[in-house]
Amino acid sequence: MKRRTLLLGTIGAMTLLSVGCQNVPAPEPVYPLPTQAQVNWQKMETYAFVHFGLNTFNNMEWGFGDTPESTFDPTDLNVGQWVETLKNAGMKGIIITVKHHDGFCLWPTKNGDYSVKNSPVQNGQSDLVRDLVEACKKEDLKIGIYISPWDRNHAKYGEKEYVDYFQSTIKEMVEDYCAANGVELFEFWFDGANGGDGYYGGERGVRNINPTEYYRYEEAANTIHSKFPDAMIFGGTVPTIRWIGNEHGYAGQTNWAMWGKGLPESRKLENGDINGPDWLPGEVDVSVRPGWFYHTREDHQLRSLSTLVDYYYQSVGRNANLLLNFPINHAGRIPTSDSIRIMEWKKTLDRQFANDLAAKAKFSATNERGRGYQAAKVNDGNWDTYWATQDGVTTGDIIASFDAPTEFNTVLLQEYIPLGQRIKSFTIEYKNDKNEFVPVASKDTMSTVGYKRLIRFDNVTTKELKISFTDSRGVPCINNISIYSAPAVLDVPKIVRSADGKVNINSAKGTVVYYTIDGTEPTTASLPFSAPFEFAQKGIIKAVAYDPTTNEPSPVGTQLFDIVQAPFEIMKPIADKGNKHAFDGNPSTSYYLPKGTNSLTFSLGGKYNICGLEYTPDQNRWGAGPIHRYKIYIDNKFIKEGEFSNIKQNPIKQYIEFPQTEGSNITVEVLRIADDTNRASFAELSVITE
Ligand code: FUL
Repeated sequence: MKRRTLLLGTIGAMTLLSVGCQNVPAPEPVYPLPTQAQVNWQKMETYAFVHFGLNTFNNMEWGFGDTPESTFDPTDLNVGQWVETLKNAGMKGIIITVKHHDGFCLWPTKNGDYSVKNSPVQNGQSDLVRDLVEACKKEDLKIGIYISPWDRNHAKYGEKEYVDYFQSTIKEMVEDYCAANGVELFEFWFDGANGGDGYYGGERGVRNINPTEYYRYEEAANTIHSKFPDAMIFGGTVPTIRWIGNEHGYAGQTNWAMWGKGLPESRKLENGDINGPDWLPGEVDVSVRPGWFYHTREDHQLRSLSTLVDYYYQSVGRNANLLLNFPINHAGRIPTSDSIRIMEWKKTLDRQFANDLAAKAKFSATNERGRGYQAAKVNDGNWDTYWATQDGVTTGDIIASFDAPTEFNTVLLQEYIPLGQRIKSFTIEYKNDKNEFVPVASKDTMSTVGYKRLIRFDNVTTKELKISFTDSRGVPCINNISIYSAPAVLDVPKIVRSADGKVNINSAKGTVVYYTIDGTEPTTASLPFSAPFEFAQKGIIKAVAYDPTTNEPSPVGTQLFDIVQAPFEIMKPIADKGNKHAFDGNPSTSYYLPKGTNSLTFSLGGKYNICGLEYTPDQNRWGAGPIHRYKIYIDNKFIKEGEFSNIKQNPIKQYIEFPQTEGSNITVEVLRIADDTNRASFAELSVITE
């Protein structure tokens, strides 16, 4: 309510202004509306997450909170390198995990001992959070703070004392770190884990808390807003933005900024809700590597360039902000490979949007509200002016005409969101050789627009482009239309191996691929790839793709392979020799344990010195049965018990390492599944041998 009154004040003033100079009143707002702070936040578009802490050194995603502080020992800590890299990558701010679920504080908190002050880094004198805040201030980046409400270390977790401590950590961050340094705190991130999936386990056992009451989020919000009234709050009970509902780098094609409590269950976070009472725009959080924290084993699994480019189109291009995560390595830096990749990403995006062809077009519309709201407002470079129709007219076409045939493949649309999000559907057509308007060929759904919508389609060459707004919650208010001819993204070649050891290398159409099998960097002098080849041994393959027209190389793809899976066979619970889904080198097919069974034994078809296991749960979009806690046996001998943390939200390939053991049969006993299916899924199982 408060938010609405405030905004009405602004809108009222705007209306008067337009009446005064333009004789045409602005369209009525369509509620709910964003606050000015929410509009400013949305304009940030991309900012970075950094995950750093004890997990980095423990090789875990969710530490138990029981490792000594001395474990936190970066060898070459340099927050300046993070800031420089992320600033160059175009990030507008940095959100740092100052306390993750293991409870370890990255700053020397006055209120506890489990922190950097008891770690060897700079002899306990390190204050890397302060250093980061200062570096951000200097470089004109905003700062965000992630504090996990769930704490697996604090002895009083579950009781009032812990929440007093939790509140004191927030206060320290807001007052002593951000306000004291004059940096702008733009976002506070309250993780939903523990409270999200109902599992409260770990060394300290079950805590029966009700997260919505226990953590006193209103008090936290007051602390934050007393110093930074415009800071966004993610999670908790008083959020101003919402999680997009997945950690895979996409918002829904239809994405309303509206949401609210008590919506029907069928509503999905990735879509928002057209009837939602509150303005709660979506944020897409995703990592540049499979995990949030750094793991050496993921050095070769950095997201490909085209995947990262897609993340941008699927978040910012779908009315959401992109929070892109960078794991910090053991040295205390963003790994070189990751900073190179993110600069490739920045360069690629800059090229995609380098030349706005709309600047050369003349815009006209089927209906115009009047002076100040003409079609020409969509490419006047002014965010605050927009094309709008007359009251009562909620559909309309806008046409871009070029003097000469022009080639393009991407359209950017923006709605003037201070007046609410309106567009429900639209179409994009171009005039063909026969002088007829025909739809562009696109895989994108043309439904909502919001703050920003990017539509990609097959290249067209035309003198006229027509965008028809076919359904809307009020008169359309479009403040920007841009048109681009975005170059194709030359991606890292994808190296895959079948269960029987045939390697295939996939790359973009028309490119030429070269590869090596000895770990050296591939060049045009390396082996040219023409057809799948035999590589049934342990080893490393690297490949690069060249675009013959530009002679530009792609980033290098790298893949490590262990023994082939073809001889693997299921022995128990039901001997199922023909069922190869878990061993077919294809993560899109899965083996599910039969109902009522909780362990799988498989044979490797020979004796090996085994030092690890790789497990991938069902990868399909609606896949289920990810194993959360397990026990491993080799030839019936117990080897290891453990958990795959965060596997429900991020069902990536998991690694189990253990001391080298000779054997031929492996048993995976499932102690807990992360969702409510009672059948564990195995998309892929493979071993790491000596
Ligand atoms: C999740 C956490 O559990 C992950 O570890 C990570 O921090 C991610 C950003 O949020 O909920």
